[in-house]
Amino acid sequence: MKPTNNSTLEVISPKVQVDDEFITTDYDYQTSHVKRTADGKLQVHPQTTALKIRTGRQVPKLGVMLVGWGGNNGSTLTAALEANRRQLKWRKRTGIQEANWFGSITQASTVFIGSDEVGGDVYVPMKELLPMVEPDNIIVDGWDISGLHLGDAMRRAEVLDVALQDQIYDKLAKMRPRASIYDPDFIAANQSDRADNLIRGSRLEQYEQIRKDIRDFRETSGVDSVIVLWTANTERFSEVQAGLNTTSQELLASLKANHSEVSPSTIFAMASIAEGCTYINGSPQNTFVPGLIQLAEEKKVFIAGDDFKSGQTKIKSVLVDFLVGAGIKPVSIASYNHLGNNDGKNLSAPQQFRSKEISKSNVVDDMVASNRLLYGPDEHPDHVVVIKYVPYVGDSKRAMDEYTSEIMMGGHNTLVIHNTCEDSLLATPLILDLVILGELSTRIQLRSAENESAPWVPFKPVLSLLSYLCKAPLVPQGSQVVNSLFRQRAAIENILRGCIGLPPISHMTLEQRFD
Ligand code: NAI
Ligand code: DG6
Repeated sequence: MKPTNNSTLEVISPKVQVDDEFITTDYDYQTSHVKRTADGKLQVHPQTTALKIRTGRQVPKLGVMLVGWGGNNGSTLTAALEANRRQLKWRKRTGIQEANWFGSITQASTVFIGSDEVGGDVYVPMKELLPMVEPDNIIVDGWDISGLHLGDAMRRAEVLDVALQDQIYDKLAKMRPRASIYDPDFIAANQSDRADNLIRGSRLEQYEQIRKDIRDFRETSGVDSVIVLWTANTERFSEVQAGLNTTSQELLASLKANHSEVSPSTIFAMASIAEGCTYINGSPQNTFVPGLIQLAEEKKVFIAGDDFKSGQTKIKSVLVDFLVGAGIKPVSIASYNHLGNNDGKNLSAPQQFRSKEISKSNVVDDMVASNRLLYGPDEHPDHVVVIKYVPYVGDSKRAMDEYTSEIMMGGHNTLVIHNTCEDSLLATPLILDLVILGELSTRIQLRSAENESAPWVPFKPVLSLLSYLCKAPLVPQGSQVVNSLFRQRAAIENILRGCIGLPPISHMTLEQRFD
């Protein structure tokens, strides 16, 4: 079985069947169930469940609607799609640069497949594991409170080399964001000067307009499937209150009553769910109030978020994992960063900064909780997050982190990291991965292999598989939040491998360690 038409990979296994519609595998899913006994012991019960996993082979024509299309991330994604589609090259001081998707796990990373006859590691591109949407075929649309067309939005962002901008300006100049919902109570007051492209009316009327926009895009572009992704300004948190938004009914009633605590992002998410479109939140605010989550569950539509995990936090979720896993005890983490783009400007307001601070602060909890030899039950490292707006540095964000850890015999180990990079060039490939993996997730289902009449079930509506790409992963109720980047990536790799009948990567390599 070749998972994709252009894949170099062929899986030879009686447990994998392929027809026009599906790749179906018989899969032995192995877990360990732990019971705590009354005398404080842990009883571990290894379990094997016989499953069937199937993946739809027909890749839809995907449309992506960005909220905040004219921002740095939105315009950079649009430009990168165009540049890669046309395989553009441009001259830099250092030579010729070609368009690429560096930073995207689906497009630029590989997955370990197995060992060859001489024990060598063999890898294939992640995108060859299963049929996935090709970036070249994605059609973008979206909304922005700023009416600038995408050519000028790209120039305003000051992210891409001018020699590249000049090649795509005319094409992008034909794209104009749809009018959007502006509520100055939710984003910083310093954003008001760009708010010139607005949907007027009550919240219910705004919601209806967004639904109409999604339908219009679907019809006029001919896409089969639409994903809506928020890459607009960070909003303040909205209040969560009984009677307001703790159930789907309350939230719908609050929308109809034009309640001031129903945020623009929650209206977008409600409209998206009503249109059956996956909704992804790339910013930290609590768009997904309890009533919204219930709405997604009732309508069986995917939601995922929150907040792209692009740089400083990604390193944190690797470094703390390494330290705690090595038996070293991080005791203080001071994360400082400054940037000068519009995101930084918006985050210079206290309430919007607070949203980001919350999302950047809880990212080591699971790793700390994993090692009770190092930490007491309520013990955590000191963790401080600072963000400052320095207009001159533009999109070039500078992040400085100091990690102090206790080592043996009361010694200390201090690590200092200084990271400088264009923020939007780290975030944009994540948007691509979020929509590609989000779409793929709609085509994966499983059922018991022991009961032929058992129904096929999809992922739960809260799509935690995308946690790798999110700073504050939203997970289904009762599920564990995983921040460790290694664990998040392993989940993606092993689920994709499972879909084509390959076992999880164990790295045991017994064949190489025993005669
Ligand atoms: P940006 O400020 O350049 O773009 C945001 C865009 O959203 C602006 O064009 C603005 O006019 C528009 N906007 C604001 N409210 C809107 C609304 N209600 N409807 C439609 N459009 C609206 O910001 P950037 O750098 O593109 O970042 C976008 C979001 O992604 C921010 O919330 C940021 O915190 C988040 N983020 C960015 C990361 C990065 O590395 N660039 C990483 C993690 C999260
Ligand atoms: C400053 O922290 C601005 C933010 O929007 C970040 O650039 C963004 O959230 C990325 O954060 P991180 O921690 O993943 O680099």
